[in-house]
Amino acid sequence: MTKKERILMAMRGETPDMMPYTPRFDLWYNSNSYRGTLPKRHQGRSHDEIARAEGWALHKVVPELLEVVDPWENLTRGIGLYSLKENGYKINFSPNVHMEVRKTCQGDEEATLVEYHTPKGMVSTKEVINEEMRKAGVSITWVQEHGIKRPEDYEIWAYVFENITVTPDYDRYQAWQNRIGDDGVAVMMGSFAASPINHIQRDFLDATEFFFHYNDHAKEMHRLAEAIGLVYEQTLKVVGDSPAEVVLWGANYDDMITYPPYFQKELSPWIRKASDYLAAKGKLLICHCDGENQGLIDLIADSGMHVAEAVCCAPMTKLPIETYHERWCKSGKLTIMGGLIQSMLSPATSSLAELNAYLDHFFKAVAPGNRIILSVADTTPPNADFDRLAMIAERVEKEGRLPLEAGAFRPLTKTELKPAAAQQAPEETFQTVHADVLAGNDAGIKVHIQELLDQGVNAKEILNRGMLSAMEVISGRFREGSVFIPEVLLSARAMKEAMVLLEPYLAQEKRDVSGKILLGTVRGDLHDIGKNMVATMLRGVGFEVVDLGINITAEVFVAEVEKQRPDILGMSALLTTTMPEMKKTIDALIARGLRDQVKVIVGGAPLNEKFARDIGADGYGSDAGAGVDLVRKLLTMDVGGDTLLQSVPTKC
Ligand code: B1M
Repeated sequence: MTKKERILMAMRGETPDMMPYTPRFDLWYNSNSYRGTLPKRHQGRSHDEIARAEGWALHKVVPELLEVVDPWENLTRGIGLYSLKENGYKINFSPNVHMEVRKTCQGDEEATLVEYHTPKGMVSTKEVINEEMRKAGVSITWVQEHGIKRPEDYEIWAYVFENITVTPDYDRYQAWQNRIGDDGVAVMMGSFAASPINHIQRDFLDATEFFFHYNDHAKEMHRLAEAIGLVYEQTLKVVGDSPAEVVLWGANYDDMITYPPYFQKELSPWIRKASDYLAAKGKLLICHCDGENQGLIDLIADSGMHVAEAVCCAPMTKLPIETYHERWCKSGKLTIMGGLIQSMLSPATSSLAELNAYLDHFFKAVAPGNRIILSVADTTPPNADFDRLAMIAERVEKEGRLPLEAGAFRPLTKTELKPAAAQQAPEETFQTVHADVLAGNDAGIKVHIQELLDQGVNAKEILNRGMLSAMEVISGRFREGSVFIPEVLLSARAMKEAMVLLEPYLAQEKRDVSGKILLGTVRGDLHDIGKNMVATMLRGVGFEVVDLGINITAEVFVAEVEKQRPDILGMSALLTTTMPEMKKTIDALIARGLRDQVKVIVGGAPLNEKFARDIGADGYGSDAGAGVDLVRKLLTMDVGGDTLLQSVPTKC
């Protein structure tokens, strides 16, 4: 049986002879070949040559964006449209849409500004990439200026999309499919987004702004979604008629950013539509499900997708592999590709013994082993011990014959639910503003606050008993999972609007909590959704926030601390490989003699309290609400880091 046949059988829910093993290591390869640090035996080899030399199946699910031959081809990346060998289709713009491109270089940063001139007006995007990002193996440029800057832009983009035609481009795809041959499945790229609204979310707006627009400009957004839908319909038809066996349709779902009710309303219908259409054409639909899936597990099972790829399980995320296996594979609903979490591949994050224990558990938990394709979720990190991939291959060879024997495995410890934050019942006077914050009513709150101020109610009381108490309720609900990110952001925005009115009164009364917070995502890390949420919530409760952005070096953090003199420096990191940057920054603060002048807090999904304590931070925030609590506590209490680290709730 060839590697390709094995993978396809597992994807279809049939039982191949062996569990397929398709380690994804593009990030590791890109980074190590760029830095000249490939292992000796693989020097001079391409990514695929290495996989073949090791005897592994090729992982060909997510497009290889670094392998784009002509960089001018993907100028439309800023609006989520690609021209890749994986596509099998071409995007053709109307002659009425004239594109103007400017490429600039500043230091080691290359920027591409693309303007789209249309009869309805001009819209633009700007993307960047720099040396640090290349060293980290990053394969996708960073969109610095999104396509939608004002509500009027929706109509212009709708014109652009309404006039796009999608035509087949099978030759280039087929040449790639032939190169892969029997060593893997050449997954055709349908779309990175699952649906038109998800497309707008991913590509047209910053993540936080998206939620505001989704609430405030629903009509305009749905107008653009309709136009994007026309492109999706055409794409589906072209990929449906293509020579591909499997099509990628959607990526990066996460129960915070594509939270359950939103997933159900905006993503599921399109996944269902695409999977039904493709199934009728004898094809399978695969989604890149690398996020936190706890809240989405059943929605994904029932969405119609056939394969969930890059499935990242506990201990890196909340759900253990046995839960995935039970709900997705045993129920016959879909196949898992993934399961091998990347934290098990680096000596920095786990020992060999831990990796072996993880695999012992894995093989037992997924027995009898059909509907499982063992693969790295999401990809092998640059600092991985490459030999571990080979060691896993040996274990699959020895133990991966199907059906696997189910042992009496010990399920991983269940995560414990955290109690909700205590609700503080507001007095009647504050009911209106309290309700406004809860509902995110940014217009109403100003009227109600003015009424209270006119009645002579004390501004600090309004803030504390009306507004902050409501924010606390929202934070508690967010933690327990009964409200989602948009509600939190809308409440934070209502707080911010209200603060404008309260600020002059609070200044007279000399507020006891105020402060300046400097925030940034560390060097090599582009994830900013969580950091932006923290910034929005801090601003919402009245703190001054200076957001330095993403990819911030220790030197820049230190220089900005020196210049801006913040009370607190907050750093965010989402990659295990970029977490050490936090310690570097703290060490640099010490070296510069600034450490005792600023408190340092850290946050981001892979962090925990212990890590924060070990690097010498003053606190760790498990989510945006905890981040705000932490800042408040640090500014009002004179406590040591340890005490504080224990007092702030942690992620489950
Ligand atoms: Co990436 N990514 N990603 N990604 N991505 C993760 C983080 C990953 C866990 C996916 C996986 O493997 N399953 C994995 C990291 C593994 C690891 O090292 N631990 C990963 C990877 C590998 C990558 C790339 C390397 C992929 C590639 O190129 N092959 C690449 C890296 C680029 C780079 O940074 N150099 C990459 C790229 C991307 C996208 C661009 C596609 C996109 C980012 C878009 C953006 O940020 N603008 C993306 C996304 C969306 C994710 C997932 C799916 C979701 C992250 C997110 O936004 N969550 C993520 C999966 C996951 O986390 N399980 C994943 C929602 C957000 C609200 O939560 O950021 O945790 P979070 O923030 C929370 C708290 O942590 C806390 O409050 C927030 C709100 O509650 N918090 C703080 C955060 N910062 C804080 C600071 C504080 C206090 C609290 O005080 C200062």
